Amino acid sequence: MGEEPYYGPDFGLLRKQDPELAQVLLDELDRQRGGLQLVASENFTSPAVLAAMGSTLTNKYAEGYPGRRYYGGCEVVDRAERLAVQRARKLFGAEHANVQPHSGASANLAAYAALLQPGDTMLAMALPHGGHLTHGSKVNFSGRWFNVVSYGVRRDTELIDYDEVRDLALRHQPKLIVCGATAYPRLIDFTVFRGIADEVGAWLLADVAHTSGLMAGGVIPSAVPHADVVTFTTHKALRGPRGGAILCTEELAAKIDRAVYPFIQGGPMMHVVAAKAVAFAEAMRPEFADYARRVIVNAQALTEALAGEGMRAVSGGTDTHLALIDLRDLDVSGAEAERRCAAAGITLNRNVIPYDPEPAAITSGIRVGTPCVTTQGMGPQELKEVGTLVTRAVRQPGRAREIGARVSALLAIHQPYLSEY
Ligand code: DSN
Repeated sequence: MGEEPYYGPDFGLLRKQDPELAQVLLDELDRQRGGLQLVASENFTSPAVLAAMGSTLTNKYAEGYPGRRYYGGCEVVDRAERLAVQRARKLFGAEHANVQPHSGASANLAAYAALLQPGDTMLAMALPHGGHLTHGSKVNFSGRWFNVVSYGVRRDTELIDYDEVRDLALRHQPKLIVCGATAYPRLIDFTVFRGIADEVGAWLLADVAHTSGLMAGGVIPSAVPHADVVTFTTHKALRGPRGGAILCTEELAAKIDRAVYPFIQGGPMMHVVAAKAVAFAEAMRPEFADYARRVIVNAQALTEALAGEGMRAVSGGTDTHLALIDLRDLDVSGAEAERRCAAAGITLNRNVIPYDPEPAAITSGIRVGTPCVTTQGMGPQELKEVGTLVTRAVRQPGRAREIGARVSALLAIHQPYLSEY
């Protein structure tokens, strides 16, 4: 790639033809490269993944599955989807993979459609305790179409209360139990969930959107041997394109495939399917396992640095790529902390903490994650510094410029989309 940043395929042409839109792309590249990206669900995908996404495969309609499409001319894109499916199965050791879901929410919608009827009971983690919108929030289809019983974390340990999960399962006899979270820093014990699901005769779905990259790298236990269905996104720690995917047992393969297409989606996005294939191959390389390991080491270094400066980590630390920070002792809301960090060139998101007295628009916490900074080549030493910068940005808003200068100095050495990253 030389020393030039990677702007995407044929960027020169776009710049000539549509300078106004090209400027948006350049500004976003500048934004991504010009600040510290600590949103736990984001990453810098590889140039090879970007190239596959920006390809002529976007032109092709391919409703159906390889070898059984409802359009002519699918023989070439069939090869892309077969590769993506084979690679996903190999990467995660799964019996079956569906790589067509457009997103994690679509993957969950399809999985529920395959396993439930409207009105059925499911047990899932409450959004305010770290779950996801599609795990039964009242403002989401899941909360409106199913009878959702929610579990959470204990007030004292801030860890999933497996006794509560079992009690609720015994009492409500759900048809489906969902485990997985978007703001839970600890490992989830899939064997315990499997045991509870077996005890009440429920399906077990693991939504590992946040941790699929860590599972692919083999650095945390996989949900695949335990869950009937595993849903995930491809763009977080996994470092692939925007999108979703589903893994399942052979027994459920036909049901899952029919639920994705034709039940909830029409034509798959073949350029994105191709990019998923690229990302799965990248994740099989030994370097990716090392990357996944460093993501966790970095998250722990960042969490320790923050804790050392009085920023308490929910549950006392992290086993994964993210930490949830309780700001109540600092008397700063999550929304205000997000604004103060932004002013210093640090991008992160406000997040409710368990038993948060504040609403979701304000919150008492922030969520930080290390997939991006690890892709940029930062290590524990840099993350210690990042912890100091985040703390100062939150505590001393008047020093945003000075902190921003230190952020820039750090990024001058660790920029994404340069020749090495
Ligand atoms: N929006 C994602 C996240 O940030 O965790 C989950 O869908």
